[in-house]
Amino acid sequence: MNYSEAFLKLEKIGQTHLLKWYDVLKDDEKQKLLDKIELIDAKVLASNGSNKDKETISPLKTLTLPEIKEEELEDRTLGLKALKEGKLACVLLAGGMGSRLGYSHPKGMYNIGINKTLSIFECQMNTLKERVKECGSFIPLFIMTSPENIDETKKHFEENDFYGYDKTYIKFFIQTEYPVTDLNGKILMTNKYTPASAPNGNGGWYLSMINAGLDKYAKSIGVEYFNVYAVDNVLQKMADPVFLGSIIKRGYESGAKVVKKVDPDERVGVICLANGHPSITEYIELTDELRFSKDENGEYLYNFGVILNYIFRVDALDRTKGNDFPIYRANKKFPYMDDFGNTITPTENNAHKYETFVLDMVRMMNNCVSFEVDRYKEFAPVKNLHGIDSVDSARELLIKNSIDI
Ligand code: UD2
Repeated sequence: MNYSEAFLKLEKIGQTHLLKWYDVLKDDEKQKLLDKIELIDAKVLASNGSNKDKETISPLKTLTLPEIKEEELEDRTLGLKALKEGKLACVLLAGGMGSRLGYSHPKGMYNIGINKTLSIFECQMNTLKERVKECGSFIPLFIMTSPENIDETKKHFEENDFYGYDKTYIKFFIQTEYPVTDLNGKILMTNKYTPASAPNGNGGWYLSMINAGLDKYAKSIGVEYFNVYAVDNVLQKMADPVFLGSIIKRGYESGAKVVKKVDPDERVGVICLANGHPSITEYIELTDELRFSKDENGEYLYNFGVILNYIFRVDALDRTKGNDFPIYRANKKFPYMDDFGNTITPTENNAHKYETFVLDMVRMMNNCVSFEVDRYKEFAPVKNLHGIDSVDSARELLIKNSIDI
Protein backbone atom coordinates (compact mmCIF):
# COMPACT_ATOMS: atom_id res chain seq x y z
CA MET A 1 0.00 0.00 0.00
CA ASN A 2 1.38 3.47 -0.91
CA TYR A 3 0.68 6.83 0.74
CA SER A 4 -2.29 7.79 -1.48
CA GLU A 5 -3.96 4.39 -1.03
CA ALA A 6 -3.46 4.67 2.73
CA PHE A 7 -4.89 8.18 2.76
CA LEU A 8 -7.98 7.10 0.78
CA LYS A 9 -8.59 4.13 3.08
CA LEU A 10 -8.27 6.29 6.20
CA GLU A 11 -10.37 9.11 4.79
CA LYS A 12 -13.30 6.73 4.31
CA ILE A 13 -13.16 5.69 7.97
CA GLY A 14 -12.32 9.09 9.49
CA GLN A 15 -8.82 8.13 10.63
CA THR A 16 -6.43 10.32 8.58
CA HIS A 17 -4.77 11.51 11.81
CA LEU A 18 -2.65 8.33 11.60
CA LEU A 19 -0.64 10.02 8.83
CA LYS A 20 -0.01 13.21 10.83
CA TRP A 21 3.73 12.44 11.37
CA TYR A 22 4.33 10.83 7.97
CA ASP A 23 6.57 13.60 6.59
CA VAL A 24 9.02 13.46 9.49
CA LEU A 25 9.43 9.67 9.42
CA LYS A 26 12.46 7.77 8.09
CA ASP A 27 11.82 5.59 5.00
CA ASP A 28 11.62 2.32 6.94
CA GLU A 29 9.23 3.87 9.47
CA LYS A 30 7.02 5.16 6.63
CA GLN A 31 6.83 1.63 5.26
CA LYS A 32 6.01 0.17 8.68
CA LEU A 33 3.18 2.68 9.09
CA LEU A 34 1.74 1.95 5.63
CA ASP A 35 1.91 -1.80 6.27
CA LYS A 36 0.04 -1.37 9.55
CA ILE A 37 -2.62 0.79 7.90
CA GLU A 38 -3.13 -1.86 5.23
CA LEU A 39 -3.91 -4.40 7.96
CA ILE A 40 -6.56 -2.27 9.70
CA ASP A 41 -9.91 -4.02 9.55
CA ALA A 42 -12.38 -1.17 9.07
CA LYS A 43 -15.46 -3.24 9.98
CA VAL A 44 -14.19 -3.53 13.54
CA LEU A 45 -14.43 0.22 14.01
CA ALA A 46 -17.98 0.29 12.70
CA SER A 47 -19.09 -2.36 15.18
CA ASN A 48 -21.31 -1.35 18.03
CA GLY A 49 -21.46 -4.58 19.99
CA SER A 50 -23.50 -7.71 19.47
CA ASN A 51 -27.25 -7.88 18.78
CA LYS A 52 -27.78 -10.73 21.19
CA ASP A 53 -30.23 -8.81 23.36
CA LYS A 54 -32.81 -9.25 20.59
CA GLU A 55 -32.62 -13.05 20.72
CA THR A 56 -34.98 -15.44 22.50
CA ILE A 57 -32.98 -17.64 24.87
CA SER A 58 -34.11 -21.11 25.96
CA PRO A 59 -32.30 -24.07 27.60
CA LEU A 60 -30.32 -26.63 25.57
CA LYS A 61 -30.35 -30.26 26.68
CA THR A 62 -26.98 -31.33 28.08
CA LEU A 63 -25.62 -34.85 27.86
CA THR A 64 -25.15 -35.47 31.57
CA LEU A 65 -22.50 -37.58 33.30
CA PRO A 66 -24.80 -40.64 33.85
CA GLU A 67 -25.95 -40.49 30.21
CA ILE A 68 -22.34 -40.27 29.01
CA LYS A 69 -21.43 -43.27 31.18
CA GLU A 70 -24.10 -45.40 29.47
CA GLU A 71 -22.60 -44.77 26.03
CA GLU A 72 -18.97 -44.50 27.12
CA LEU A 73 -17.63 -47.76 25.72
CA GLU A 74 -19.06 -47.23 22.26
CA ASP A 75 -18.02 -43.54 22.14
CA ARG A 76 -14.50 -44.22 23.42
CA THR A 77 -13.95 -46.85 20.71
CA LEU A 78 -15.13 -44.46 18.00
CA GLY A 79 -13.05 -41.58 19.37
CA LEU A 80 -9.87 -43.63 19.80
CA LYS A 81 -10.13 -44.91 16.23
CA ALA A 82 -10.45 -41.32 14.93
CA LEU A 83 -7.52 -40.16 17.08
CA LYS A 84 -5.36 -43.02 15.85
CA GLU A 85 -6.23 -42.10 12.26
CA GLY A 86 -5.07 -38.50 12.90
CA LYS A 87 -8.53 -37.01 12.41
CA LEU A 88 -8.33 -34.63 15.37
CA ALA A 89 -5.84 -31.83 15.95
CA CYS A 90 -5.55 -29.77 19.11
CA VAL A 91 -5.54 -25.97 19.07
CA LEU A 92 -4.17 -24.42 22.23
CA LEU A 93 -5.24 -20.81 22.77
CA ALA A 94 -2.19 -19.30 24.41
CA GLY A 95 -2.43 -15.64 23.44
CA GLY A 96 -2.86 -14.48 27.02
CA MET A 97 -0.23 -13.13 29.38
CA GLY A 98 -0.06 -13.86 33.11
CA SER A 99 -0.58 -10.19 34.06
CA ARG A 100 -3.33 -10.91 36.61
CA LEU A 101 -0.91 -13.29 38.32
CA GLY A 102 1.71 -10.54 38.52
CA TYR A 103 3.67 -12.47 35.88
CA SER A 104 4.79 -10.62 32.75
CA HIS A 105 5.32 -13.70 30.56
CA PRO A 106 3.03 -16.01 28.58
CA LYS A 107 0.53 -17.49 31.06
CA GLY A 108 1.43 -21.04 30.00
CA MET A 109 4.96 -20.56 31.37
CA TYR A 110 3.67 -19.87 34.88
CA ASN A 111 5.04 -22.34 37.42
CA ILE A 112 2.11 -24.10 39.05
CA GLY A 113 4.40 -26.52 40.92
CA ILE A 114 5.15 -26.39 44.64
CA ASN A 115 7.94 -28.90 45.23
CA LYS A 116 9.09 -28.96 41.63
CA THR A 117 8.94 -26.76 38.56
CA LEU A 118 5.81 -27.51 36.59
CA SER A 119 4.68 -24.92 34.07
CA ILE A 120 1.05 -24.81 32.94
CA PHE A 121 2.30 -25.79 29.48
CA GLU A 122 4.05 -28.86 30.91
CA CYS A 123 0.96 -29.81 32.87
CA GLN A 124 -1.14 -29.77 29.68
CA MET A 125 1.56 -31.50 27.60
CA ASN A 126 1.63 -34.33 30.15
CA THR A 127 -2.11 -34.88 29.63
CA LEU A 128 -1.69 -34.78 25.87
CA LYS A 129 1.09 -37.38 26.09
CA GLU A 130 -1.24 -39.67 28.04
CA ARG A 131 -3.70 -39.42 25.14
CA VAL A 132 -0.95 -40.26 22.67
CA LYS A 133 -0.14 -43.35 24.70
CA GLU A 134 -3.79 -44.33 24.80
CA CYS A 135 -4.47 -43.99 21.07
CA GLY A 136 -1.02 -45.02 19.84
CA SER A 137 -0.27 -42.07 17.58
CA PHE A 138 0.87 -38.46 17.90
CA ILE A 139 -1.85 -35.82 17.83
CA PRO A 140 -1.08 -32.62 15.90
CA LEU A 141 -0.96 -29.55 18.13
CA PHE A 142 -1.34 -25.97 16.92
CA ILE A 143 -0.43 -23.28 19.44
CA MET A 144 -1.87 -19.79 19.03
CA THR A 145 0.17 -16.97 20.56
CA SER A 146 -0.05 -13.20 20.38
CA PRO A 147 2.58 -11.22 18.41
CA GLU A 148 3.89 -10.16 21.81
CA ASN A 149 4.46 -13.63 23.27
CA ILE A 150 5.36 -15.77 20.22
CA ASP A 151 9.15 -15.63 20.69
CA GLU A 152 9.09 -16.38 24.39
CA THR A 153 6.59 -19.23 23.93
CA LYS A 154 8.62 -20.87 21.16
CA LYS A 155 11.85 -20.49 23.13
CA HIS A 156 10.20 -22.02 26.18
CA PHE A 157 9.12 -25.10 24.21
CA GLU A 158 12.55 -25.42 22.58
CA GLU A 159 14.39 -25.11 25.91
CA ASN A 160 12.17 -27.81 27.36
CA ASP A 161 12.68 -30.09 24.36
CA PHE A 162 8.94 -29.83 23.55
CA TYR A 163 8.26 -31.79 26.73
CA GLY A 164 9.22 -35.00 25.00
CA TYR A 165 6.58 -34.56 22.29
CA ASP A 166 7.54 -35.17 18.66
CA LYS A 167 8.10 -31.55 17.63
CA THR A 168 7.15 -32.15 14.01
CA TYR A 169 3.55 -32.39 15.28
CA ILE A 170 3.69 -28.94 16.93
CA LYS A 171 3.10 -25.72 14.96
CA PHE A 172 2.86 -22.17 16.31
CA PHE A 173 0.82 -19.36 14.80
CA ILE A 174 0.20 -15.73 15.68
CA GLN A 175 -3.25 -14.34 16.30
CA THR A 176 -4.47 -11.34 14.36
CA GLU A 177 -4.73 -7.94 16.01
CA TYR A 178 -7.47 -5.31 15.94
CA PRO A 179 -6.94 -1.56 16.29
CA VAL A 180 -7.28 0.11 19.69
CA THR A 181 -9.19 3.40 19.69
CA ASP A 182 -9.87 6.22 22.10
CA LEU A 183 -13.34 6.37 23.62
CA ASN A 184 -14.57 8.31 20.56
CA GLY A 185 -13.47 5.63 18.11
CA LYS A 186 -10.26 7.33 16.87
CA ILE A 187 -7.35 4.89 16.54
CA LEU A 188 -4.60 5.67 19.06
CA MET A 189 -0.92 5.84 18.14
CA THR A 190 1.76 4.17 20.25
CA ASN A 191 4.52 6.11 18.47
CA LYS A 192 4.77 8.23 15.32
CA TYR A 193 4.57 5.24 12.98
CA THR A 194 2.60 2.64 14.95
CA PRO A 195 -1.18 2.70 15.20
CA ALA A 196 -2.19 1.04 18.46
CA SER A 197 -3.41 -2.55 18.21
CA ALA A 198 -4.11 -5.51 20.50
CA PRO A 199 -4.90 -9.23 20.13
CA ASN A 200 -8.40 -9.69 18.71
CA GLY A 201 -9.73 -12.13 21.32
CA ASN A 202 -9.86 -15.91 21.22
CA GLY A 203 -12.53 -15.95 18.47
CA GLY A 204 -9.89 -15.12 15.88
CA TRP A 205 -8.19 -18.50 16.09
CA TYR A 206 -9.49 -20.07 12.86
CA LEU A 207 -9.01 -16.98 10.70
CA SER A 208 -5.52 -16.63 12.15
CA MET A 209 -4.83 -20.27 11.25
CA ILE A 210 -6.06 -19.58 7.73
CA ASN A 211 -3.81 -16.50 7.49
CA ALA A 212 -0.89 -18.73 8.52
CA GLY A 213 -1.84 -21.38 5.92
CA LEU A 214 -2.29 -23.94 8.69
CA ASP A 215 -5.88 -24.85 7.84
CA LYS A 216 -4.65 -26.20 4.49
CA TYR A 217 -1.77 -27.97 6.17
CA ALA A 218 -4.11 -29.58 8.71
CA LYS A 219 -6.44 -30.79 5.97
CA SER A 220 -3.49 -32.13 3.96
CA ILE A 221 -2.58 -34.42 6.86
CA GLY A 222 -6.18 -35.65 7.23
CA VAL A 223 -7.47 -33.51 10.13
CA GLU A 224 -11.29 -33.42 10.27
CA TYR A 225 -11.85 -32.00 13.76
CA PHE A 226 -10.20 -29.26 15.81
CA ASN A 227 -10.24 -29.45 19.59
CA VAL A 228 -9.82 -25.85 20.79
CA TYR A 229 -8.99 -25.18 24.43
CA ALA A 230 -7.68 -22.56 26.85
CA VAL A 231 -4.19 -22.48 28.27
CA ASP A 232 -5.32 -21.46 31.74
CA ASN A 233 -6.99 -24.71 32.86
CA VAL A 234 -4.39 -27.00 34.41
CA LEU A 235 -6.81 -29.96 34.42
CA GLN A 236 -7.66 -29.49 30.75
CA LYS A 237 -8.50 -32.85 29.15
CA MET A 238 -7.86 -32.43 25.46
CA ALA A 239 -8.29 -35.01 22.68
CA ASP A 240 -10.82 -36.82 24.88
CA PRO A 241 -11.89 -39.94 22.93
CA VAL A 242 -15.34 -40.15 24.59
CA PHE A 243 -16.13 -36.50 23.81
CA LEU A 244 -14.95 -36.92 20.21
CA GLY A 245 -16.77 -40.23 19.83
CA SER A 246 -20.07 -38.78 21.04
CA ILE A 247 -19.84 -36.04 18.38
CA ILE A 248 -18.89 -38.46 15.60
CA LYS A 249 -21.68 -40.88 16.52
CA ARG A 250 -24.32 -38.15 16.34
CA GLY A 251 -22.87 -36.72 13.12
CA TYR A 252 -22.71 -33.34 14.86
CA GLU A 253 -20.65 -30.33 13.83
CA SER A 254 -19.46 -29.31 17.27
CA GLY A 255 -19.34 -30.06 20.95
CA ALA A 256 -18.70 -28.05 24.10
CA LYS A 257 -17.49 -29.40 27.42
CA VAL A 258 -19.58 -27.99 30.23
CA VAL A 259 -19.65 -28.21 34.01
CA LYS A 260 -22.47 -27.75 36.46
CA LYS A 261 -22.02 -24.21 37.74
CA VAL A 262 -21.15 -23.87 41.43
CA ASP A 263 -23.42 -20.84 41.65
CA PRO A 264 -25.39 -18.66 39.22
CA ASP A 265 -22.67 -15.99 39.28
CA GLU A 266 -19.79 -18.21 38.19
CA ARG A 267 -17.76 -16.51 35.43
CA VAL A 268 -18.38 -19.03 32.65
CA GLY A 269 -20.48 -18.68 29.51
CA VAL A 270 -23.76 -20.68 29.68
CA ILE A 271 -24.82 -23.06 26.98
CA CYS A 272 -28.33 -22.42 25.65
CA LEU A 273 -30.46 -22.05 22.53
CA ALA A 274 -30.74 -18.60 20.95
CA ASN A 275 -33.76 -18.39 18.65
CA GLY A 276 -33.79 -22.20 18.77
CA HIS A 277 -30.13 -22.50 17.72
CA PRO A 278 -27.24 -23.79 19.92
CA SER A 279 -25.45 -20.85 21.42
CA ILE A 280 -23.49 -19.62 24.41
CA THR A 281 -24.22 -16.53 26.41
CA GLU A 282 -21.04 -15.17 27.97
CA TYR A 283 -21.19 -14.41 31.70
CA ILE A 284 -20.87 -10.67 31.11
CA GLU A 285 -24.00 -10.76 28.94
CA LEU A 286 -26.20 -13.00 31.07
CA THR A 287 -29.17 -11.06 32.44
CA ASP A 288 -30.27 -11.61 36.05
CA GLU A 289 -33.58 -12.94 34.74
CA LEU A 290 -31.80 -15.79 32.93
CA ARG A 291 -29.16 -16.25 35.60
CA PHE A 292 -31.73 -17.00 38.31
CA SER A 293 -34.56 -18.65 36.36
CA LYS A 294 -35.43 -22.18 37.52
CA ASP A 295 -37.38 -25.15 36.15
CA GLU A 296 -40.35 -26.88 37.84
CA ASN A 297 -37.93 -28.98 39.97
CA GLY A 298 -36.19 -25.91 41.34
CA GLU A 299 -33.03 -26.45 39.23
CA TYR A 300 -31.41 -23.46 37.54
CA LEU A 301 -32.36 -23.52 33.86
CA TYR A 302 -28.97 -22.24 32.71
CA ASN A 303 -26.92 -24.41 34.99
CA PHE A 304 -24.18 -25.59 32.64
CA GLY A 305 -21.16 -23.42 31.95
CA VAL A 306 -18.57 -23.85 29.22
CA ILE A 307 -14.97 -24.47 30.28
CA LEU A 308 -13.44 -23.43 26.97
CA ASN A 309 -12.88 -26.85 25.50
CA TYR A 310 -14.67 -27.21 22.16
CA ILE A 311 -14.55 -29.57 19.21
CA PHE A 312 -15.43 -28.19 15.77
CA ARG A 313 -15.73 -30.14 12.54
CA VAL A 314 -13.44 -28.64 9.90
CA ASP A 315 -16.01 -28.70 7.06
CA ALA A 316 -18.47 -26.77 9.25
CA LEU A 317 -15.80 -24.20 10.13
CA ASP A 318 -15.07 -23.75 6.43
CA ARG A 319 -18.73 -23.20 5.67
CA THR A 320 -18.99 -20.47 8.28
CA LYS A 321 -15.62 -18.78 8.14
CA GLY A 322 -16.97 -15.75 6.30
CA ASN A 323 -19.65 -15.41 8.94
CA ASP A 324 -19.28 -12.18 10.87
CA PHE A 325 -18.58 -12.57 14.55
CA PRO A 326 -20.19 -10.23 17.03
CA ILE A 327 -17.44 -7.82 18.07
CA TYR A 328 -17.22 -6.94 21.76
CA ARG A 329 -15.81 -3.65 22.95
CA ALA A 330 -14.06 -3.39 26.30
CA ASN A 331 -12.85 -0.26 28.08
CA LYS A 332 -9.15 -0.35 28.96
CA LYS A 333 -6.26 1.78 30.16
CA PHE A 334 -3.97 1.89 27.16
CA PRO A 335 -0.67 3.85 26.98
CA TYR A 336 -0.49 6.04 23.86
CA MET A 337 1.25 8.97 22.20
CA ASP A 338 -0.61 12.28 22.34
CA ASP A 339 -0.91 14.90 19.57
CA PHE A 340 2.37 16.48 20.65
CA GLY A 341 4.37 13.26 20.54
CA ASN A 342 4.42 12.65 24.33
CA THR A 343 3.85 9.14 25.70
CA ILE A 344 0.94 9.11 28.14
CA THR A 345 0.26 6.38 30.70
CA PRO A 346 -3.41 6.79 31.61
CA THR A 347 -4.72 6.24 35.11
CA GLU A 348 -8.32 5.83 33.92
CA ASN A 349 -9.90 3.96 31.04
CA ASN A 350 -9.07 5.85 27.89
CA ALA A 351 -9.44 3.22 25.18
CA HIS A 352 -11.68 0.70 23.49
CA LYS A 353 -10.26 -2.74 22.79
CA TYR A 354 -12.18 -4.90 20.28
CA GLU A 355 -12.48 -8.68 20.53
CA THR A 356 -14.30 -11.70 19.18
CA PHE A 357 -15.04 -14.78 21.30
CA VAL A 358 -14.56 -18.45 20.39
CA LEU A 359 -17.88 -19.25 22.08
CA ASP A 360 -19.67 -17.40 19.27
CA MET A 361 -18.49 -20.09 16.85
CA VAL A 362 -21.02 -22.46 18.41
CA ARG A 363 -23.90 -20.34 17.11
CA MET A 364 -22.47 -20.74 13.58
CA MET A 365 -22.77 -24.53 13.86
CA ASN A 366 -25.96 -26.41 13.02
CA ASN A 367 -25.72 -28.50 16.17
CA CYS A 368 -23.61 -28.93 19.28
CA VAL A 369 -23.22 -31.69 21.88
CA SER A 370 -23.31 -30.08 25.30
CA PHE A 371 -21.08 -32.58 27.11
CA GLU A 372 -20.95 -32.57 30.91
CA VAL A 373 -17.64 -33.25 32.64
CA ASP A 374 -16.75 -33.60 36.30
CA ARG A 375 -15.55 -30.13 37.28
CA TYR A 376 -13.24 -31.49 39.98
CA LYS A 377 -11.43 -33.62 37.42
CA GLU A 378 -11.40 -31.28 34.42
CA PHE A 379 -11.73 -27.66 35.48
CA ALA A 380 -9.03 -25.84 37.40
CA PRO A 381 -8.80 -22.40 35.83
CA VAL A 382 -5.93 -20.13 36.83
CA LYS A 383 -7.21 -16.57 36.62
CA ASN A 384 -6.01 -14.99 39.88
CA LEU A 385 -3.26 -15.56 42.43
CA HIS A 386 -5.58 -16.35 45.34
CA GLY A 387 -9.26 -17.09 45.94
CA ILE A 388 -11.70 -18.33 43.30
CA ASP A 389 -10.17 -19.71 40.07
CA SER A 390 -6.67 -19.08 41.34
CA VAL A 391 -3.19 -20.55 41.55
CA ASP A 392 -4.14 -21.74 45.06
CA SER A 393 -7.40 -23.45 44.01
CA ALA A 394 -5.74 -24.99 40.93
CA ARG A 395 -2.92 -26.45 43.06
CA GLU A 396 -5.44 -27.91 45.46
CA LEU A 397 -7.29 -29.60 42.59
CA LEU A 398 -4.07 -30.92 41.04
CA ILE A 399 -3.17 -32.54 44.35
CA LYS A 400 -6.69 -34.00 44.70
CA ASN A 401 -6.21 -35.52 41.24
CA SER A 402 -2.94 -37.15 42.43
CA ILE A 403 -0.79 -35.02 40.14
CA ASP A 404 2.71 -34.57 41.50
CA ILE A 405 3.41 -30.88 41.87
C1 UD2 B 1 -13.28 -17.92 29.16
C2 UD2 B 1 -14.62 -18.08 28.44
C3 UD2 B 1 -15.72 -18.33 29.47
C4 UD2 B 1 -15.39 -19.59 30.24
C5 UD2 B 1 -14.02 -19.42 30.92
C6 UD2 B 1 -13.60 -20.70 31.60
C7 UD2 B 1 -14.51 -16.81 26.36
C8 UD2 B 1 -14.73 -15.50 25.73
N1 UD2 B 1 -14.85 -16.88 27.67
O1 UD2 B 1 -13.40 -16.76 29.99
O2 UD2 B 1 -16.99 -18.51 28.85
O3 UD2 B 1 -15.37 -20.70 29.37
O4 UD2 B 1 -13.01 -19.09 29.93
O5 UD2 B 1 -12.40 -20.50 32.28
O6 UD2 B 1 -14.11 -17.76 25.71
N2 UD2 B 1 -6.93 -15.88 24.56
C9 UD2 B 1 -6.15 -15.76 23.44
N3 UD2 B 1 -6.17 -14.58 22.79
C10 UD2 B 1 -6.91 -13.50 23.19
C11 UD2 B 1 -7.71 -13.64 24.33
C12 UD2 B 1 -7.70 -14.85 25.01
O7 UD2 B 1 -5.46 -16.70 23.05
O8 UD2 B 1 -6.88 -12.46 22.51
C13 UD2 B 1 -6.94 -17.17 25.28
C14 UD2 B 1 -6.27 -17.06 26.66
O9 UD2 B 1 -4.88 -17.27 26.57
C15 UD2 B 1 -6.98 -18.17 27.39
C16 UD2 B 1 -8.39 -18.20 26.79
O10 UD2 B 1 -8.29 -17.56 25.54
O11 UD2 B 1 -6.40 -19.41 27.10
C17 UD2 B 1 -9.44 -17.58 27.73
O12 UD2 B 1 -9.39 -16.22 27.63
P1 UD2 B 1 -9.98 -15.17 28.64
O13 UD2 B 1 -9.13 -15.12 29.85
O14 UD2 B 1 -10.15 -13.93 27.87
O15 UD2 B 1 -11.43 -15.73 28.97
P2 UD2 B 1 -12.18 -15.82 30.37
O16 UD2 B 1 -11.34 -16.51 31.35
O17 UD2 B 1 -12.75 -14.52 30.74
